[in-house]
Amino acid sequence: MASIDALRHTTSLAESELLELYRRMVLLRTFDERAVVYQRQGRIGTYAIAWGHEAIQAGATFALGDDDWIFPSYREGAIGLVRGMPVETILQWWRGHPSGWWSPADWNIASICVPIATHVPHAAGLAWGKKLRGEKVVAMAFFGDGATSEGAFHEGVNFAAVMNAPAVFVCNNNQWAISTPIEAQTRAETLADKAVGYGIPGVRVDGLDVLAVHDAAREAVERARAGGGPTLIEAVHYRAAPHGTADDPRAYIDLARVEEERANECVGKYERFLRDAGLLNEQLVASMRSDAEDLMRAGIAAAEAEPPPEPELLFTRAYVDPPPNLRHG
Ligand SMILES: Cc1ncc(C[n+]2csc(CCOP(=O)(O)OP(=O)(O)O)c2C)c(N)n1
Ligand SMILES: [Mg+2]
Repeated sequence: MASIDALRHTTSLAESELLELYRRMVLLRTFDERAVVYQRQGRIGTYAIAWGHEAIQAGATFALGDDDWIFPSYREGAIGLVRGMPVETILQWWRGHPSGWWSPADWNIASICVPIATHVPHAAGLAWGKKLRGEKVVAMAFFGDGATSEGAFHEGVNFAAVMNAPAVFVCNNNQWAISTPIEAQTRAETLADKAVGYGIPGVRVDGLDVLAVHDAAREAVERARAGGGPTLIEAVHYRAAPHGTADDPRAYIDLARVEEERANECVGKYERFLRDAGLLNEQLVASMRSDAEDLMRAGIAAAEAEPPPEPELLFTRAYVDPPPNLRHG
Protein backbone atom coordinates (compact mmCIF):
# COMPACT_ATOMS: atom_id res chain seq x y z
CA MET A 1 0.00 0.00 0.00
CA ALA A 2 1.39 3.42 -0.95
CA SER A 3 2.17 5.74 1.93
CA ILE A 4 2.40 9.51 1.72
CA ASP A 5 6.19 9.13 2.08
CA ALA A 6 6.30 6.75 -0.87
CA LEU A 7 4.19 9.24 -2.77
CA ARG A 8 6.60 12.05 -1.97
CA HIS A 9 9.41 9.93 -3.38
CA THR A 10 7.66 9.55 -6.69
CA THR A 11 6.64 13.14 -7.27
CA SER A 12 7.74 16.64 -6.49
CA LEU A 13 4.13 17.82 -6.42
CA ALA A 14 2.66 19.31 -3.26
CA GLU A 15 -0.47 17.75 -1.73
CA SER A 16 -2.67 20.53 -3.09
CA GLU A 17 -1.24 19.94 -6.57
CA LEU A 18 -1.84 16.18 -6.33
CA LEU A 19 -5.48 16.90 -5.54
CA GLU A 20 -5.79 19.51 -8.28
CA LEU A 21 -4.50 16.92 -10.73
CA TYR A 22 -7.22 14.53 -9.56
CA ARG A 23 -9.88 17.26 -9.85
CA ARG A 24 -8.86 17.87 -13.46
CA MET A 25 -9.05 14.15 -14.26
CA VAL A 26 -12.54 13.99 -12.75
CA LEU A 27 -13.56 17.01 -14.83
CA LEU A 28 -12.27 15.44 -18.04
CA ARG A 29 -13.90 12.09 -17.21
CA THR A 30 -17.23 13.70 -16.34
CA PHE A 31 -17.18 15.77 -19.52
CA ASP A 32 -16.53 12.64 -21.55
CA GLU A 33 -19.24 10.51 -19.97
CA ARG A 34 -21.84 13.28 -20.17
CA ALA A 35 -20.87 14.15 -23.75
CA VAL A 36 -21.54 10.55 -24.84
CA VAL A 37 -24.97 10.72 -23.18
CA TYR A 38 -25.74 14.08 -24.86
CA GLN A 39 -24.66 12.60 -28.20
CA ARG A 40 -26.97 9.61 -27.70
CA GLN A 41 -29.78 12.06 -26.93
CA GLY A 42 -29.08 13.88 -30.19
CA ARG A 43 -27.96 17.03 -28.40
CA ILE A 44 -24.39 17.12 -29.75
CA GLY A 45 -22.95 15.76 -32.98
CA THR A 46 -20.42 12.97 -33.41
CA TYR A 47 -18.01 12.81 -30.50
CA ALA A 48 -14.47 11.37 -30.10
CA ILE A 49 -14.49 9.49 -26.79
CA ALA A 50 -11.58 10.35 -24.48
CA TRP A 51 -12.44 7.85 -21.72
CA GLY A 52 -9.18 6.44 -20.32
CA HIS A 53 -7.01 9.22 -21.76
CA GLU A 54 -7.38 11.55 -18.74
CA ALA A 55 -4.01 10.69 -17.15
CA ILE A 56 -2.19 11.70 -20.34
CA GLN A 57 -4.16 14.91 -20.86
CA ALA A 58 -4.21 16.11 -17.25
CA GLY A 59 -0.69 14.87 -16.42
CA ALA A 60 1.06 16.40 -19.43
CA THR A 61 -0.71 19.78 -19.34
CA PHE A 62 -0.07 20.11 -15.60
CA ALA A 63 3.59 20.66 -16.52
CA LEU A 64 2.73 23.79 -18.54
CA GLY A 65 2.47 27.41 -17.53
CA ASP A 66 -0.46 29.56 -18.68
CA ASP A 67 1.66 31.18 -21.42
CA ASP A 68 2.56 27.82 -22.93
CA TRP A 69 0.55 26.60 -25.89
CA ILE A 70 -1.49 23.42 -26.29
CA PHE A 71 -2.19 21.89 -29.71
CA PRO A 72 -4.98 19.33 -29.26
CA SER A 73 -6.28 16.68 -31.62
CA TYR A 74 -9.99 15.72 -31.48
CA ARG A 75 -9.08 13.23 -28.70
CA GLU A 76 -8.08 16.18 -26.51
CA GLY A 77 -11.18 18.15 -27.49
CA ALA A 78 -12.03 18.93 -23.85
CA ILE A 79 -8.50 19.86 -22.80
CA GLY A 80 -9.48 23.53 -22.45
CA LEU A 81 -11.21 22.49 -19.22
CA VAL A 82 -7.83 22.31 -17.50
CA ARG A 83 -7.46 26.06 -18.16
CA GLY A 84 -11.00 26.92 -17.18
CA MET A 85 -12.46 27.13 -20.69
CA PRO A 86 -16.28 27.14 -20.36
CA VAL A 87 -17.91 23.75 -20.85
CA GLU A 88 -20.40 25.29 -23.28
CA THR A 89 -17.62 26.46 -25.60
CA ILE A 90 -16.34 22.90 -25.96
CA LEU A 91 -19.85 21.45 -26.26
CA GLN A 92 -20.64 24.01 -28.97
CA TRP A 93 -17.59 22.89 -30.92
CA TRP A 94 -18.95 19.35 -30.92
CA ARG A 95 -22.40 20.69 -31.79
CA GLY A 96 -20.94 22.46 -34.83
CA HIS A 97 -22.00 25.88 -33.51
CA PRO A 98 -19.74 28.87 -34.29
CA SER A 99 -19.63 29.91 -30.63
CA GLY A 100 -17.49 26.78 -30.16
CA TRP A 101 -14.68 28.39 -32.18
CA TRP A 102 -12.58 30.13 -29.59
CA SER A 103 -9.73 32.44 -30.47
CA PRO A 104 -6.55 30.39 -29.87
CA ALA A 105 -4.77 33.48 -28.51
CA ASP A 106 -7.39 33.85 -25.75
CA TRP A 107 -6.47 30.51 -24.19
CA ASN A 108 -3.12 29.65 -25.79
CA ILE A 109 -4.94 26.59 -27.07
CA ALA A 110 -4.99 25.96 -30.82
CA SER A 111 -8.18 24.85 -32.56
CA ILE A 112 -9.07 21.18 -32.14
CA CYS A 113 -7.32 19.41 -35.01
CA VAL A 114 -9.27 16.71 -36.84
CA PRO A 115 -6.93 16.03 -39.78
CA ILE A 116 -4.40 13.59 -38.41
CA ALA A 117 -1.03 15.19 -37.47
CA THR A 118 -1.46 18.47 -39.39
CA HIS A 119 -1.14 20.38 -36.11
CA VAL A 120 2.32 18.93 -35.41
CA PRO A 121 4.04 21.40 -37.81
CA HIS A 122 1.82 24.18 -36.40
CA ALA A 123 3.16 23.46 -32.91
CA ALA A 124 6.72 23.31 -34.23
CA GLY A 125 6.23 26.64 -36.02
CA LEU A 126 4.73 28.36 -33.01
CA ALA A 127 7.55 27.09 -30.78
CA TRP A 128 10.17 28.31 -33.27
CA GLY A 129 8.44 31.69 -33.60
CA LYS A 130 8.37 32.15 -29.83
CA LYS A 131 12.04 31.28 -29.68
CA LEU A 132 12.86 33.86 -32.39
CA ARG A 133 11.02 36.48 -30.35
CA GLY A 134 12.96 35.57 -27.24
CA GLU A 135 9.82 34.45 -25.37
CA LYS A 136 10.23 31.51 -23.01
CA VAL A 137 7.11 29.74 -24.24
CA VAL A 138 6.70 26.01 -24.88
CA ALA A 139 4.30 24.39 -27.36
CA MET A 140 2.85 20.97 -26.50
CA ALA A 141 1.14 18.94 -29.23
CA PHE A 142 -1.02 15.86 -28.68
CA PHE A 143 -1.59 13.19 -31.32
CA GLY A 144 -2.14 9.45 -31.59
CA ASP A 145 -0.12 6.40 -32.57
CA GLY A 146 -1.66 6.51 -36.04
CA ALA A 147 -0.42 10.08 -36.49
CA THR A 148 3.18 8.86 -36.40
CA SER A 149 2.64 7.36 -39.89
CA GLU A 150 1.74 10.75 -41.36
CA GLY A 151 4.15 12.99 -43.27
CA ALA A 152 3.12 15.99 -41.16
CA PHE A 153 4.34 14.23 -38.02
CA HIS A 154 7.77 13.67 -39.55
CA GLU A 155 7.97 17.20 -40.96
CA GLY A 156 6.88 18.82 -37.72
CA VAL A 157 9.10 16.87 -35.35
CA ASN A 158 12.10 17.06 -37.66
CA PHE A 159 11.64 20.81 -38.16
CA ALA A 160 11.34 21.41 -34.41
CA ALA A 161 14.47 19.32 -33.82
CA VAL A 162 16.53 21.12 -36.48
CA MET A 163 15.41 24.54 -35.20
CA ASN A 164 15.91 23.43 -31.58
CA ALA A 165 12.39 24.73 -30.98
CA PRO A 166 10.80 24.54 -27.50
CA ALA A 167 8.20 21.90 -28.36
CA VAL A 168 6.93 18.81 -26.55
CA PHE A 169 5.31 16.13 -28.67
CA VAL A 170 2.95 13.90 -26.70
CA CYS A 171 1.95 10.73 -28.51
CA ASN A 172 -1.10 9.07 -27.00
CA ASN A 173 -0.35 5.47 -27.96
CA ASN A 174 -3.72 3.84 -27.34
CA GLN A 175 -2.66 1.09 -29.76
CA TRP A 176 -5.48 1.70 -32.21
CA ALA A 177 -6.10 4.09 -35.10
CA ILE A 178 -9.83 3.44 -35.40
CA SER A 179 -9.65 -0.25 -36.47
CA THR A 180 -5.93 -0.32 -37.36
CA PRO A 181 -3.86 -1.93 -34.58
CA ILE A 182 -0.39 -0.69 -33.68
CA GLU A 183 1.17 -3.84 -35.23
CA ALA A 184 -0.15 -2.73 -38.61
CA GLN A 185 0.99 0.85 -38.03
CA THR A 186 4.74 0.43 -37.59
CA ARG A 187 7.65 -2.00 -37.55
CA ALA A 188 9.35 0.11 -34.86
CA GLU A 189 9.58 -1.59 -31.49
CA THR A 190 8.39 1.57 -29.75
CA LEU A 191 7.13 4.93 -31.02
CA ALA A 192 9.55 6.71 -28.69
CA ASP A 193 12.35 5.10 -30.73
CA LYS A 194 11.40 7.36 -33.62
CA ALA A 195 12.97 10.25 -31.67
CA VAL A 196 16.41 8.78 -32.42
CA GLY A 197 15.90 9.57 -36.10
CA TYR A 198 15.33 13.23 -35.25
CA GLY A 199 18.20 13.43 -32.77
CA ILE A 200 15.97 14.34 -29.83
CA PRO A 201 15.12 12.56 -26.55
CA GLY A 202 12.33 9.99 -26.72
CA VAL A 203 10.61 8.86 -23.53
CA ARG A 204 8.14 6.02 -23.02
CA VAL A 205 5.76 6.23 -20.07
CA ASP A 206 2.75 4.39 -18.69
CA GLY A 207 -0.17 6.42 -20.03
CA LEU A 208 -2.38 5.26 -17.17
CA ASP A 209 -0.04 6.66 -14.52
CA VAL A 210 -0.75 10.37 -14.25
CA LEU A 211 2.33 11.02 -12.11
CA ALA A 212 4.63 9.23 -14.57
CA VAL A 213 3.16 11.24 -17.46
CA HIS A 214 3.54 14.44 -15.48
CA ASP A 215 7.17 13.69 -14.55
CA ALA A 216 8.10 13.03 -18.18
CA ALA A 217 6.27 16.14 -19.35
CA ARG A 218 7.81 18.36 -16.68
CA GLU A 219 11.30 17.24 -17.62
CA ALA A 220 10.57 17.83 -21.31
CA VAL A 221 9.03 21.26 -20.68
CA GLU A 222 11.94 22.34 -18.49
CA ARG A 223 14.45 21.19 -21.11
CA ALA A 224 12.56 22.98 -23.89
CA ARG A 225 12.31 26.20 -21.89
CA ALA A 226 16.00 26.07 -21.05
CA GLY A 227 16.91 25.91 -24.75
CA GLY A 228 17.37 22.13 -24.94
CA GLY A 229 14.94 21.59 -27.82
CA PRO A 230 12.03 19.21 -28.31
CA THR A 231 11.16 15.85 -26.75
CA LEU A 232 8.92 13.05 -27.99
CA ILE A 233 6.88 11.43 -25.22
CA GLU A 234 5.10 8.16 -25.94
CA ALA A 235 2.36 7.51 -23.38
CA VAL A 236 1.33 3.87 -23.70
CA HIS A 237 -2.09 2.55 -22.76
CA TYR A 238 -4.92 0.75 -24.55
CA ARG A 239 -8.09 2.24 -26.01
CA ALA A 240 -10.78 0.92 -23.68
CA ALA A 241 -13.69 2.75 -25.33
CA PRO A 242 -14.85 3.06 -28.94
CA HIS A 243 -12.90 5.44 -31.21
CA GLY A 244 -15.94 7.69 -31.32
CA THR A 245 -19.70 7.64 -31.11
CA ALA A 246 -19.93 6.42 -34.73
CA ASP A 247 -17.67 3.42 -34.11
CA ASP A 248 -18.59 -0.13 -33.09
CA PRO A 249 -15.30 -1.77 -32.06
CA ARG A 250 -16.96 -5.17 -31.54
CA ALA A 251 -16.21 -5.72 -35.22
CA TYR A 252 -12.44 -5.69 -34.66
CA ILE A 253 -11.45 -5.64 -30.97
CA ASP A 254 -10.97 -8.32 -28.33
CA LEU A 255 -13.73 -7.50 -25.84
CA ALA A 256 -12.11 -9.47 -23.02
CA ARG A 257 -9.01 -7.28 -23.33
CA VAL A 258 -11.19 -4.15 -23.27
CA GLU A 259 -12.89 -5.32 -20.06
CA GLU A 260 -9.50 -5.94 -18.50
CA GLU A 261 -8.31 -2.47 -19.49
CA ARG A 262 -11.47 -0.82 -18.20
CA ALA A 263 -10.89 -2.36 -14.78
CA ASN A 264 -7.43 -0.78 -14.78
CA GLU A 265 -8.53 2.71 -15.90
CA CYS A 266 -6.51 5.75 -14.89
CA VAL A 267 -8.90 7.87 -12.82
CA GLY A 268 -9.76 5.00 -10.44
CA LYS A 269 -6.10 4.04 -10.30
CA TYR A 270 -5.02 7.52 -9.19
CA GLU A 271 -7.99 7.79 -6.83
CA ARG A 272 -6.96 4.56 -5.04
CA PHE A 273 -3.41 5.88 -4.82
CA LEU A 274 -4.52 9.14 -3.21
CA ARG A 275 -6.88 7.36 -0.81
CA ASP A 276 -4.13 4.95 0.27
CA ALA A 277 -1.91 7.98 0.87
CA GLY A 278 -4.62 9.49 3.06
CA LEU A 279 -5.12 12.51 0.80
CA LEU A 280 -8.56 11.70 -0.51
CA ASN A 281 -11.75 10.54 1.15
CA GLU A 282 -15.27 9.65 0.06
CA GLN A 283 -16.58 13.14 0.80
CA LEU A 284 -13.96 14.92 -1.30
CA VAL A 285 -14.45 12.50 -4.19
CA ALA A 286 -18.22 13.05 -4.05
CA SER A 287 -17.89 16.84 -3.95
CA MET A 288 -15.45 16.96 -6.89
CA ARG A 289 -17.73 14.71 -8.93
CA SER A 290 -20.81 16.73 -8.14
CA ASP A 291 -19.01 20.01 -8.98
CA ALA A 292 -18.06 18.54 -12.35
CA GLU A 293 -21.62 17.31 -12.97
CA ASP A 294 -23.03 20.75 -12.07
CA LEU A 295 -20.62 22.36 -14.53
CA MET A 296 -21.78 19.97 -17.25
CA ARG A 297 -25.46 20.61 -16.56
CA ALA A 298 -24.93 24.37 -16.69
CA GLY A 299 -22.77 23.96 -19.81
CA ILE A 300 -25.34 22.05 -21.84
CA ALA A 301 -28.07 24.49 -20.77
CA ALA A 302 -25.92 27.46 -21.85
CA ALA A 303 -25.05 25.76 -25.15
CA GLU A 304 -28.67 24.99 -25.96
CA ALA A 305 -29.76 28.53 -25.03
CA GLU A 306 -27.53 29.92 -27.78
CA PRO A 307 -29.54 30.98 -30.87
CA PRO A 308 -28.85 28.99 -34.05
CA PRO A 309 -26.13 30.51 -36.23
CA GLU A 310 -26.90 32.64 -39.27
CA PRO A 311 -26.45 30.47 -42.41
CA GLU A 312 -24.52 33.32 -44.14
CA LEU A 313 -21.71 32.71 -41.66
CA LEU A 314 -20.72 29.77 -43.86
CA PHE A 315 -19.64 32.24 -46.52
CA THR A 316 -18.59 35.41 -44.68
CA ARG A 317 -15.10 34.16 -43.90
CA ALA A 318 -14.69 32.03 -47.03
CA TYR A 319 -14.30 34.83 -49.63
CA VAL A 320 -12.94 38.37 -49.66
CA ASP A 321 -15.11 38.95 -52.76
CA PRO A 322 -17.98 36.46 -52.85
CA PRO A 323 -18.69 35.19 -56.38
CA PRO A 324 -21.87 36.67 -57.92
CA ASN A 325 -23.88 33.45 -57.66
CA LEU A 326 -23.37 33.43 -53.87
CA ARG A 327 -24.29 37.11 -53.55
CA HIS A 328 -27.53 36.34 -55.25
CA GLY A 329 -30.52 36.43 -52.88
C1 LIG B 1 -5.30 13.20 -42.65
C2 LIG B 1 -6.38 12.30 -42.14
N1 LIG B 1 -6.49 11.04 -42.60
C3 LIG B 1 -7.47 10.23 -42.13
C4 LIG B 1 -8.35 10.66 -41.18
C5 LIG B 1 -9.44 9.74 -40.65
N2 LIG B 1 -9.14 9.36 -39.26
C6 LIG B 1 -9.81 9.92 -38.23
S1 LIG B 1 -9.29 9.34 -36.76
C7 LIG B 1 -8.17 8.31 -37.48
C8 LIG B 1 -7.30 7.42 -36.62
C9 LIG B 1 -6.22 8.14 -35.91
O1 LIG B 1 -5.63 7.29 -34.97
P1 LIG B 1 -4.56 7.79 -33.94
O2 LIG B 1 -3.61 8.74 -34.59
O3 LIG B 1 -3.98 6.60 -33.30
O4 LIG B 1 -5.40 8.65 -32.88
P2 LIG B 1 -6.55 8.15 -31.88
O5 LIG B 1 -7.84 8.36 -32.61
O6 LIG B 1 -6.32 6.71 -31.57
O7 LIG B 1 -6.46 9.04 -30.68
C10 LIG B 1 -8.21 8.43 -38.86
C11 LIG B 1 -7.38 7.65 -39.78
C12 LIG B 1 -8.20 11.99 -40.72
N3 LIG B 1 -9.00 12.49 -39.76
N4 LIG B 1 -7.22 12.78 -41.21
MG1 LIG C 1 -4.52 5.67 -31.52
